[in-house]
Amino acid sequence: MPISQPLVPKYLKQDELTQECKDLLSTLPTEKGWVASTFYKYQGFWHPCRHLQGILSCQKHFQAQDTDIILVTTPKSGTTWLKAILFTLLNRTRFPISQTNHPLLSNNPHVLVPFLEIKLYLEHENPDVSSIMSPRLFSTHMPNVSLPKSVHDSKCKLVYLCRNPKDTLTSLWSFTNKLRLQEMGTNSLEEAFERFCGGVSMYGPFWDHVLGYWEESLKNPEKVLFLKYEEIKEQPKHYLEKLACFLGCPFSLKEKKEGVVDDILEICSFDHLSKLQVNMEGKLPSGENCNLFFRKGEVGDSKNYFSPEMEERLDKISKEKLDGFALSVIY
Ligand code: PAP
Repeated sequence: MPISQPLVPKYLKQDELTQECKDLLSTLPTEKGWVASTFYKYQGFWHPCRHLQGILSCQKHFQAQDTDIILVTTPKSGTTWLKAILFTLLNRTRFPISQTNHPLLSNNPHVLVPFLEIKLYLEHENPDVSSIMSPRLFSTHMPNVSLPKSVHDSKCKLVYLCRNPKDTLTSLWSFTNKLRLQEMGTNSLEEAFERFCGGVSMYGPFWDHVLGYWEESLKNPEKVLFLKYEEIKEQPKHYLEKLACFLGCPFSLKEKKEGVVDDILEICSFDHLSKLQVNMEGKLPSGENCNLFFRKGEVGDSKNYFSPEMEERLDKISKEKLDGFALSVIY
């Protein structure tokens, strides 16, 4: 009988790298990875080699259009939530929220809003994205410094979502442990914490990522909208209206009276999305279970895992790194 090979999920596959990527990898600093074995430092940020392949292809081939909208996050900052909101907001005429077959009811938000470097430009070196209906909606975790040149050169808009690093790390630690193959064991919280503090996490250093987009949003507020997970949680209607204005599709008085703003927030809420069959039982084409993207969706969950000393240490790093730029990410 043939010996069965362990099934390696797509996100852990290290083959199919282009020669250009392999050549580059051999020149880059390395560290131990969180899920895949190795991280490589490229343009100041840490990536597994698969992500790097996607970044290189995207940098080489992606042609931004003026009408494009790109959601940018560090992993675990609320990407899934904002993908759902952006899709529903921008398509509210084409897909009215009351529609019983609204795409959000049967598709995970990651399927509706594809990642550039870890989906489109990873699966194909130069995918045909030119025929996607405008406005095209994409997402990325790429740091500002790594965005394809055409993103800076065009008038496309970027929506950056930031989450406090304590909850981001808690979410990242929990998520990456669930992605690791059983034989790899789990990353301890202490190890994940030390590495995150030292900047060695997926798309880290976390603070450099946030700062890159914060500064860009100050320089170019028409292009980059900087949002915080905690603020949206606190005042969801206010920020949804702000987002709609930024994207040039403000809510009309009639829509406001009819409760469209509340309806979008409700259909995209954690409670609603996490209980849909597709999100409870479905899998992404890349192999991850959709339910991994819905854990608790709360502010302050880090307190249930970190000691007060750990919380203080992360807050101290955030202050040191960001206070000088008039940015606070402490919640
Ligand atoms: P990604 O960057 O890998 O795509 P992302 O969606 O940012 O992941 O992270 C998931 C986090 O968003 C989870 O946080 P937690 O681990 O602290 O619970 C998840 O629960 C949260 N999340 C998902 N959907 C929503 C939602 N509708 N509202 C608020 N938070 C949400």
